[in-house]
Amino acid sequence: MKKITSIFIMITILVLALSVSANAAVEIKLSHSGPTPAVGATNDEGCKAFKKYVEDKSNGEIKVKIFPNNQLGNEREQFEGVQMGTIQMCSISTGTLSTVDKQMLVMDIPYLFANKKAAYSFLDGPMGVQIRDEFGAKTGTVMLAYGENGFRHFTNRVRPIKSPKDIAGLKIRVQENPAHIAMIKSMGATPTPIPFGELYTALSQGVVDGQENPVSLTESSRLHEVQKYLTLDGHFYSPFVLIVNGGIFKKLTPAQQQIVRDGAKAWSERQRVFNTADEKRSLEVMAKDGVQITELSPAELAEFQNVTQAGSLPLIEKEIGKDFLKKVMNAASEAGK
Ligand code: EAX
Repeated sequence: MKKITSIFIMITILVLALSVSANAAVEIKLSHSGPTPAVGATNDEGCKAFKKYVEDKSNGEIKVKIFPNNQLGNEREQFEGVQMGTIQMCSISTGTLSTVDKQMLVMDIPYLFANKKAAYSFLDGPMGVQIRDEFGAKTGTVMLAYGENGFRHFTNRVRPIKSPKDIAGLKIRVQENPAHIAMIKSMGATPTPIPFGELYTALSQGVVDGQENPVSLTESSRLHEVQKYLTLDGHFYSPFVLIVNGGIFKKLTPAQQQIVRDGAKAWSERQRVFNTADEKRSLEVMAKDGVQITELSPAELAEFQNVTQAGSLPLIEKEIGKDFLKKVMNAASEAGK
């Protein structure tokens, strides 16, 4: 009789322990690289949408704490933290990821997307899904979705830029990305990789003359305070990506995994809608603050496309292969139709 009682007690304890562990809150540290000004914080807006979605839908089983503004390191360090599991998730641009998976260089093909419709259709379509799934398999993470940093444009403090020739001789800050470096070099300028968190200081001290980023991020990071000229050349479309540690994701229940996946969709949608609206505001603020904004004619844009692709496609082709590059460019062109 005594034996039955002790077995019964052990089973009860085990069931209780399992039920407690299954319901124990999942604590997610979500790190991102964006600023948090009163207005214009695209990356943070997406992360707040993710937090709200998963905390509401999981009835508090999943708790998200956001660490903005590179608090947990630069983008590369944030990703490494997610790989190790010291950070559960990060929301960063793809710019530094080609050093861990060269296939991410797809995102650094100049003028790959004719417009946002093409970008969204490609990234959310079969090729975009394949690229992020293969990234996850290679790195032990899950790349859940593509959000929006936006089309990237050149700014500088020296002169108006109407042609790639005007960039020659300038020191241009770039992300730690071989294709960006090759592209800037091909225009006769000096590429200088600097983490985003150090960019404002580097520009204000004249360590570099210029940089390239989407207009919303340029304004919300106040970079235009130390840059006189902006050229709307849109040489890359830069997505943010939401990445979770693979082991942590696997430990979630199927229902929790679905909530996280759906939360990533909310993150993506919020960034795309917010950023598109914020671009208009950002341009107005920068113009009012004295930035000289140059819009390019179709012929001038065509020159930028020719020069930037000539400067970076050979390296990208060497890294991802001629056939895959061709497949990607054809799919991106189709996506824009
Ligand atoms: O958070 O480093 C950059 O220029 C990126 O646009 C930045 O990661 C955005």
